[in-house]
Amino acid sequence: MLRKKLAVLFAAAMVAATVAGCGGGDAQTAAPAADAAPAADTAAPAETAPAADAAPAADTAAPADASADGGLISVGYAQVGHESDWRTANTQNYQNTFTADNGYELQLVDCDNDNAAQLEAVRNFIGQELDYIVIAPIETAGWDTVLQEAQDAGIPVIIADREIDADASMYDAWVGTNTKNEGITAANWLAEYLDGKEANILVIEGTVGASATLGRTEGFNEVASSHSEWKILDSQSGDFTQAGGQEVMESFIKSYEGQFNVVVCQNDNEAYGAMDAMDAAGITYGVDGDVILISFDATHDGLQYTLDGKINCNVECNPIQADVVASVIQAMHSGSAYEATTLVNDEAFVAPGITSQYATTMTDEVLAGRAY
Ligand code: GYE
Repeated sequence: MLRKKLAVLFAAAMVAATVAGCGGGDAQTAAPAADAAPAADTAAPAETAPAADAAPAADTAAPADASADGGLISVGYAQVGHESDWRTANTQNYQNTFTADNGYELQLVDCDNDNAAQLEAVRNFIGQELDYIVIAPIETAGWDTVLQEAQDAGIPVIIADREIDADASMYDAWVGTNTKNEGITAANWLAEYLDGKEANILVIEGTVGASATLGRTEGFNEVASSHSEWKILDSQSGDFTQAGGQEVMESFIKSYEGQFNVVVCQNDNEAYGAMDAMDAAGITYGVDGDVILISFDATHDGLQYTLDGKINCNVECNPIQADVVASVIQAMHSGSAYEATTLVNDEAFVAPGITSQYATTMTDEVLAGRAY
């Protein structure tokens, strides 16, 4: 709480300075640390990720001891929802990391994929004057007003998992994965696997307006556009859910039966739904089937299907991000430099019998190492 009190005092001083006509720049603006270079072992940040070139946040330059007054650091996490196994793993990861034993009091709100509920959750965190706010944004758009409110209240905001449209000066740090790269990897693998053969592709996209959807679509399409032998027959949202994946696949089968040989599902749960729909229609898929099945996330069950040869290629998206977010918060809390942008690394996996320069061939050992 000491840090918060100082922040409020500092903000009051800035208002006084402004009223007195002394200027003083925008020291109240919580911005990424100047010397916080992006993680060295990661790929180029996605386009909308914040840059690491701004000044240190005024309200995070506080005394070092996180629990100097014996209190816990309060953190609000506005979570997307519970739409997928990836999301469940991400939620558990936060719950296991931001514990009282580790010095935190976590308020996690499941926003059930509802933008209005997510904005309300963030406003509620601001109203409670929590120490830090973490947002996994459902959509990229619509964040400016509430981020301004958080800044005005002097509460640092970390955007996690997905990206937003807002200027990087509107929040303090970003932690997540490069979903455009994931789309590129999937398409590069497909090109390698097909080796010049025709592809008639159906895409089951994720949630409309989510950066994970936009990134995977953009990356895949970028590579697809250089393959004149590929045709994307259709692309519809399955909302990152199993039910959504099944529903979209059922309607695709009605419209395109016999015309497609590739199905791209933008997460594992959609792939499970698509498999159910193809099973019901007697359509075979995977390494021994008629349809090449590509998925994203590489959760435990998704990798089991990959090991079984039902999913040909599964591009990883790592949901274990809470430890990185916690270390950013610790650095902010002690007034140290912190990473303004941290990319969590991903790889890709292919079914046994496939070798690829873009992906690791699945084995029992790889699956055994996948806890979520
Ligand atoms: O791929 C999907 C989840 O934002 C990267 O959201 C995340 C995506 C993930 O629902 O399964």
